[in-house]
Amino acid sequence: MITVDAVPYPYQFDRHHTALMVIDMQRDFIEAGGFGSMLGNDVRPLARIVPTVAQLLTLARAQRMWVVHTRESHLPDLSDCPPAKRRRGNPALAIGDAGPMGRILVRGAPGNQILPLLAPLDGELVSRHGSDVVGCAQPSERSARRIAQPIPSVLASDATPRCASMASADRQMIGDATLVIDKPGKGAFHATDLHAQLQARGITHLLFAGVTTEVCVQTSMREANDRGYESLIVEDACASYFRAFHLATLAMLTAQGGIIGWKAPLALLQAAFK
Ligand code: C5J
Repeated sequence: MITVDAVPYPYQFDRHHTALMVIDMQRDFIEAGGFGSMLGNDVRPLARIVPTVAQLLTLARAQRMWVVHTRESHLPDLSDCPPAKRRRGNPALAIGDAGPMGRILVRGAPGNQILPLLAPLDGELVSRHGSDVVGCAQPSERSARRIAQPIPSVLASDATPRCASMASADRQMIGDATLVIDKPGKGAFHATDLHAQLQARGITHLLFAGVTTEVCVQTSMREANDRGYESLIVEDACASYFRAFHLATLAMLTAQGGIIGWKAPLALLQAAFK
């Protein structure tokens, strides 16, 4: 059991039953010149957490914890985007429109991809929402960086064909794998198979990171709470375009004895493993 000196009281978890949730670390939200910045947001607070999220990923990989990346994304025909969602925001730059990095929040667009520094590594298992197909990261999602680390033998050579035909029993044998969930909502559980995927792997505890703190991270953590997960938000691995919203979210999630969950900075999580 790992114990983190968290707020509002120590958070305990078993790393074999814990997954790291990296929410929407996508180019369009974080990179200068992307959708977020085109809307007039200062993306620097989001860009600033990238090294911290990278360290968190390194920790999760070293501890052989499951990692779930999410992407806020819609099908090209927008059939999974409620008109009300599309109407919100800037009418001149709506979901599905041509944006600075391809169609906004549409699967496959360059801006919809996870930042290369944080993307799943070669050999990490990737499963997509809405598909039973299990495969390996697409070239566009592959990290420019390569980290030498042990790869499960079932994935060690010529991984793509093996992954593609992998039975669910095999998937559960792999301890350091990664899921990528394409989600049409703000919450990671809405209209995805995330809950089933986590349950199949015996996950009971979730560590949250990503953007933005008050929208997709908070919504996902609240959804997780309603489904019975014990969640901790890694406070310096999350960010908002609005500092006040970031701080308010951290306060409200952990108020009233941890009504939704716990919070701690990365340093305290790292210390807990020592
Ligand atoms: C937003 C997100 N803010 N990932 N998306 O629209 O938080």
